[in-house]
Amino acid sequence: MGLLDKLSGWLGLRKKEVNVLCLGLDNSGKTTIINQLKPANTPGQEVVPTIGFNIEKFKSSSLSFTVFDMSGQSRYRNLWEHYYKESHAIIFVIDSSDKLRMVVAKEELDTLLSHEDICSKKLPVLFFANKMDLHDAMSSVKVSQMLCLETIKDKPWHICASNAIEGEGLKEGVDWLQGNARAFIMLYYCHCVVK
Ligand SMILES: Nc1nc2c(ncn2[C@@H]2O[C@H](COP(=O)(O)OP(=O)(O)O)[C@@H](O)[C@H]2O)c(=O)[nH]1
Ligand SMILES: [Mg+2]
Repeated sequence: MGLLDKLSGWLGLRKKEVNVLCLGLDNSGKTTIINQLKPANTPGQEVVPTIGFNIEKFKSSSLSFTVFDMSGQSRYRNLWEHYYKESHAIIFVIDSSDKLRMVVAKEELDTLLSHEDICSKKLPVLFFANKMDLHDAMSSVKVSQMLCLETIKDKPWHICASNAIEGEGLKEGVDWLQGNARAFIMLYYCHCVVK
């Protein structure tokens, strides 16, 4: 059983699809992380709706993952914003060794969190301060400071140091996400039912 199947089991939500968005700048390690989370031999499904905009999607039991790069594609922003409405949890991946683009990552994060389809929802946001194995990587505390994460008051968030190549730190992150995503989804569906 892969980590994802366990996650969906823990969520106890096999009948409901849980949509997780995995976002971050290109080269931060999103594809590597998702490949580590996938059960072995899960075929990936790559969708290319338009030139220059790649989305990776895959499903494992009731979990649906949508992964895309947030950098250099502002032209396609309206295409990826389409996925915001349906999301139940966000994984935001940062290359901790990429000091030059930390400010770009922060801008993208701020834009994401202030989007109308995200800002009103208390969905959990998991940050992976990835590439911790590199000697010039910043600590997760430093990454957290550079992204001003302490200013996020309206959503549960958590940051984990990770080395996606070795799979280190991923379980800790997924463990955190499962508890918080479950709480969010229960609220979300209760709200839909009440409405
Ligand atoms: N050293 C190191 N390299 C990593 C790590 N995670 C990903 N990479 C490498 O970074 C590059 C970009 O990774 P990828 O998953 O394609 O990034 P994406 O563009 O965000 O999907 C690849 O060469 C990966 O092997 C990590 O934790 N440590
Ligand atoms: Mg990728």
